[in-house]
Amino acid sequence: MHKPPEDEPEERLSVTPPEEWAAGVPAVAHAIEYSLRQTSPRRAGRTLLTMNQVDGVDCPGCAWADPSPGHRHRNEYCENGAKHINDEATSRRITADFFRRHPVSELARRSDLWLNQQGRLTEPMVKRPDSDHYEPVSWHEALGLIAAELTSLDSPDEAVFYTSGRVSNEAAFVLQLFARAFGTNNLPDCSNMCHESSGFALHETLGTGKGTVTLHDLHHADLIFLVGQNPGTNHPRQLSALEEAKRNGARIVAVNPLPEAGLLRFKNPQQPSGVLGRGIRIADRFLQIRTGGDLALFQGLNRLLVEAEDAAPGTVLDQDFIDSHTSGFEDFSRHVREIGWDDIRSATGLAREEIEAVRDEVLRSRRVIVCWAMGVTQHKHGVPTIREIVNFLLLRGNLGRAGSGACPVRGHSNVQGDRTMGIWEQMPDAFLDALRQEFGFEPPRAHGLDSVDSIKAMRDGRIKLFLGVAGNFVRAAPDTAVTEEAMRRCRLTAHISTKLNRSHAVCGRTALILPTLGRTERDVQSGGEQFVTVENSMSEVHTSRGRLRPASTLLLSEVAILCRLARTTLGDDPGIPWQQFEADYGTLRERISRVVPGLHEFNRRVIRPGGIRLPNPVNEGVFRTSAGKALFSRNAWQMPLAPEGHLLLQTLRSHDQWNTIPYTADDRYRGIRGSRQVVLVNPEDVAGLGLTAGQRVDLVSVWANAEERRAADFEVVPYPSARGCAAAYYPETNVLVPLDSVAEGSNQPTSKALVVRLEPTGAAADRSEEARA
Ligand SMILES: Nc1nc2c(c(=O)[nH]1)N[C@H]1C(S)=C(S)[C@@H](COP(=O)(O)OP(=O)(O)OC[C@H]3O[C@@H](n4cnc5c(=O)[nH]c(N)nc54)[C@H](O)[C@@H]3O)O[C@H]1N2
Ligand SMILES: Nc1nc2c(c(=O)[nH]1)N[C@H]1C(S)=C(S)[C@@H](COP(=O)(O)OP(=O)(O)OC[C@H]3O[C@@H](n4cnc5c(=O)[nH]c(N)nc54)[C@H](O)[C@@H]3O)O[C@H]1N2
Ligand code: SF4
Ligand SMILES: [Mo]
Repeated sequence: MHKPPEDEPEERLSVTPPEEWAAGVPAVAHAIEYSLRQTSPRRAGRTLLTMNQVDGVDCPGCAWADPSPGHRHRNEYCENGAKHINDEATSRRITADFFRRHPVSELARRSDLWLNQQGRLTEPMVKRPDSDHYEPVSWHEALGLIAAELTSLDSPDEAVFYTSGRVSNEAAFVLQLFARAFGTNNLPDCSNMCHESSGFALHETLGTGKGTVTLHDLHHADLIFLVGQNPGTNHPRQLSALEEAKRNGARIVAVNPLPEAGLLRFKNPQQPSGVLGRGIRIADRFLQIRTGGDLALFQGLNRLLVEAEDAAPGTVLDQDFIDSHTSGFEDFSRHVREIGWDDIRSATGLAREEIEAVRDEVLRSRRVIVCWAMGVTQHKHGVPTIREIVNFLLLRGNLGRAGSGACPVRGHSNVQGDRTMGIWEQMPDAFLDALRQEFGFEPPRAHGLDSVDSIKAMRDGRIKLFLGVAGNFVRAAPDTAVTEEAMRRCRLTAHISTKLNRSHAVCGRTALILPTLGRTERDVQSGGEQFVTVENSMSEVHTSRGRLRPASTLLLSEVAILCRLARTTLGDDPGIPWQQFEADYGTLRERISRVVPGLHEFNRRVIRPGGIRLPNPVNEGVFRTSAGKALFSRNAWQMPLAPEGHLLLQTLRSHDQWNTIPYTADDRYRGIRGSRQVVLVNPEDVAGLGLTAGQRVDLVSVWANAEERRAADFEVVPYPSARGCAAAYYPETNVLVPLDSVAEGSNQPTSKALVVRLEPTGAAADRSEEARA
């Protein structure tokens, strides 16, 4: 990106030692401070009081589950949830006048932070082909423009329909129904960049793409692994669940290249002792692993368990479970015995004794849960790593049993629900058959495009139209320069959004902004006031009802926009009553209940306190794999390698951002304030590379065929990361992620392992100057 215009404040970095604990009084104070900068105390208070309560609004933050209805606090949210919700409930507004003052070319030079801070979008806008300005447009004309473009395509497969996990089940279902009735499975979503590796590996080995645990399981586990996730920032109420587990005697092992505050200690702001006291220690053991070392770690652990069984037959492995519920054990155990300790050591950076100590923890524990997130999935070998975690759980029968299981911790509040509703470019035939049966059309069967393949298709001119529902595709996607160019090649791009972001500024020849109601707002349709539903990380489907007055009278709900667009494009269809769906979402849920297994009597059951828990077959001992059993797998040892003079760079979230949107330039727990243009490097690596603290460097990512990508002008911050492993913030560093660098199997971008070199800023220019001289 270019340098932002001058009226944006200059960044000035200040660094203090990282915090050793998460939450407590400062968390409460920060949440209130951010909320009051966005909106009035009354509006902020109204949203917070109903947040995550029965019949209230679901937090638009992460997908962490709520405690059962009788066990909720009056304030059942975290610091970050409060910030996310008030970022939406902000009193700031963007009107037509704003777009008169700011041409699109200027908006494209603005920072993500500035764009978001301008407030809520309030009326539909269009940028016409030869204009540099968005101008107001009626809903009728806006939807007509998209429909005309859609119907003029040579094939329905020349359009893509992107969604992010921020949308409701109802909107997600309508979107996929529209896309398929139109004739394409091109339904890329944020999950393609998030937990795709989890879904893929779990499907392969267990026959389900979802996690198997509930909050109750977590509360009653003996041993919990937190692998590649930063709960203090990204799933803060997970810390409350871990606190309860610890009170019940659980032990916790954290695996991370960074000593994250939330992994160390936690002060629960909802408990008096948490506000005042020293808090509770979360991790009993912290394994400071090298980036990308988790496959080798679990292989080492599995090898130790298999050998422990050899030494004391019949005492270590759950042979009954293995015999009756799994397949492939012999092959797996032969393979895992051959994994060498030197390889494990080089991949993990951990001493064998550290892994043996974890084995002993495992041997003392009857019930074990493994939680993981982006530190595991966003790797070339994300899929085999998760398969190896499954091997680990299978060995001692830790699947389908209370207090144990697999817990992929989901990101967006309804990302899991989107999948349940059919947002996937490769939905199985059973789902498509059900759609045909219910709506009387033949859905396309060929797999569609996911996020990475959509970018390639746009780049190559095979996609002409991009519709985004929530999200910020150009910032979320890898290889920023390529993605932006691809987006600009589209004939038409349109975004259904609550707030302004870069995807509105880096757009197609014709571009549309379709402003929508947020989850916090009242949604009144001709059939009366509506609620929507969402599914959390633990497969619980429940209602969400907004209470605030909408940001503008011109807003439409996501369901309304999509139903009108479908009708404008496809015409009236007796099989799909779009108008009725828009008027009364209950009629839509009625149809969903006949398409999606587990949601029978959707309308009646979802309004009960706590909602519906979708069954996970694994917990009934059913494995829908090819063999009808859980599959052990053999996974070749692998690790990402950085050549001499290079580092492995992970791209991650600060404490003060929601995905592509920074709220401020601060990252409080890591002690970084005032700037996000930083790279965190182990102090010995700083010295070893001949760099100094505070030095300005370009991050240069190196990739096959000597192609280089550059993110310019970052400050070096010595930070206690694992040796050889650096970290910098997403989305500023997405420019470094090669489009072709994806996880095997899941096609997910490898945002956690980029090979980079740090080059003093200006050095490249100096060199070419010299060459010219
Ligand atoms: N406040 C806030 N909350 C959020 C989000 C947000 O942006 N802001 N985003 C939401 C979304 S969509 C998602 S997907 C989740 C993401 O939740 P996380 O997965 O926690 O998010 P990241 O910041 O990407 O952090 C990844 C963590 O993995 C560690 N890590 C990196 N590489 C490795 C590795 O190779 N091995 C191991 N063991 N650890 C590694 C990093 O040090 C970091 O602690 O959060 C959700 N919640
Ligand atoms: N390098 C790197 N890249 C990554 C990641 C990483 O760790 N590193 N993480 C990946 C992950 S896990 C994810 S999930 C993606 C996130 O990718 P996205 O989900 O695409 O991005 P968000 O930043 O969540 O989208 C924010 C925008 O959503 C819109 N929005 C918010 N609420 C609503 C709503 O209620 N309705 C509608 N219609 N719009 C709304 C607003 O306009 C806002 O600007 O990024 C991925 N990209
Ligand atoms: S933990 Fe997640 S869902 Fe819960 S309040 Fe915080 S951000 Fe919202
Ligand atoms: Mo995510």
